[in-house]
Amino acid sequence: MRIRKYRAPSINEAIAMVKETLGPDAMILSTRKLGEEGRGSLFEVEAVPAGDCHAGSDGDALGRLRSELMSIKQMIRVLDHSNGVMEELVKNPALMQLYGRLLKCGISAPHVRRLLERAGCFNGYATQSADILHRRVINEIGKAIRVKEIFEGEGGGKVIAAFVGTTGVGKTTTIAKLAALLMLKAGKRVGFISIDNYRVGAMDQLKTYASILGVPCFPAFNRQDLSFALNRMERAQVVLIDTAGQSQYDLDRIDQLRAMLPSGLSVGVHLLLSVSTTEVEMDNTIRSFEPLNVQSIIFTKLDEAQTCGTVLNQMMKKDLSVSYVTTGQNVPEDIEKATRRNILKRILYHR
Ligand SMILES: Nc1nc2c(ncn2[C@@H]2O[C@H](COP(=O)(O)OP(=O)(O)O)[C@@H](O)[C@H]2O)c(=O)[nH]1
Ligand SMILES: [Mg+2]
Repeated sequence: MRIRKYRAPSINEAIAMVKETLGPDAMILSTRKLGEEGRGSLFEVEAVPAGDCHAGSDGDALGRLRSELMSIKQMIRVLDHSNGVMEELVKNPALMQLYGRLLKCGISAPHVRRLLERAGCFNGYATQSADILHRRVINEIGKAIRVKEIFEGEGGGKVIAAFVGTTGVGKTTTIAKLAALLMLKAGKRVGFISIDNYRVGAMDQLKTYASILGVPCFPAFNRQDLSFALNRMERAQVVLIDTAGQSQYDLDRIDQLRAMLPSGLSVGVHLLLSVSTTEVEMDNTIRSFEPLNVQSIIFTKLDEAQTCGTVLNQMMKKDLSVSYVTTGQNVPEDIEKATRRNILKRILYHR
């Protein structure tokens, strides 16, 4: 393996030199600051031509080395998102690489930084090995993940759960998946209520699932209907309420929904967010649905997303817990109950 060294007054310039002479597929081996030289600072980047990284096996050492290499693309991503921490990152190639990997998972730069800070990577651990850094950061990610069990009624009482979110996010499908899970795995008696009364035929989809599963299903157009329906489903241990898909911008409708949900009865409200929407859209949706006193988040359409880092971003931004994630259109298979472990796996190793 031919290692080349490039020196320049900034990392960006040194990387540009690598790209220019070795091409865009070259791999970065290490970056470091050579201290202040003369008037300014000097950085050194070690790189290897792309072909050399795949050369015959030199045993474990090369294997390990190869796993520590960073592509130019990865490096440029780090450069673009490393305001203020580059000084720290250049002290340790393993830290630099970890930073790049976390960004690649879709975790936003401020959160990556916060995780590394919490894990002590910027103070005193600068020389730690990749293994130790990884372990410490994974531990911090684990701490940031909050999960919630939403069907354990207090004292085994009836659980009423309403599912809210924008149109098409997957509410009705998710309710069908949950009903099947609850019936088949937990042996619970389930009932459906639909307050999706804005669109003609909106209830048909829920009714179809209800008849397949053999569960009662009632529509509700106002609060009275809702209490009536709840009374008729006295025997149900879990009542799942489907709601009209609100636009996150239609605050009036969200308010109408809030007025309909009985305050006396304890109805748990769960907000669905599609992982394939932008972070800004998610922020807006969460803010709009806040008046409903949301108890948990269900992230949907993980199968459509390249990364799931946004799940962690949301949890680090807001005091939210995840109850379930959905991973496809198949009813009832494509749903997972959130555990710290599977959420962590989704965040770090989704693809
Ligand atoms: N790829 C994918 N599609 C999903 C998922 N959940 C729901 N969908 C699809 O999204 C569309 C809208 O779902 P629906 O339950 O009607 O959304 P609602 O308007 O919120 O009730 C349907 O085509 C579903 O099959 C998921 O986890 N992954
Ligand atoms: Mg629906």
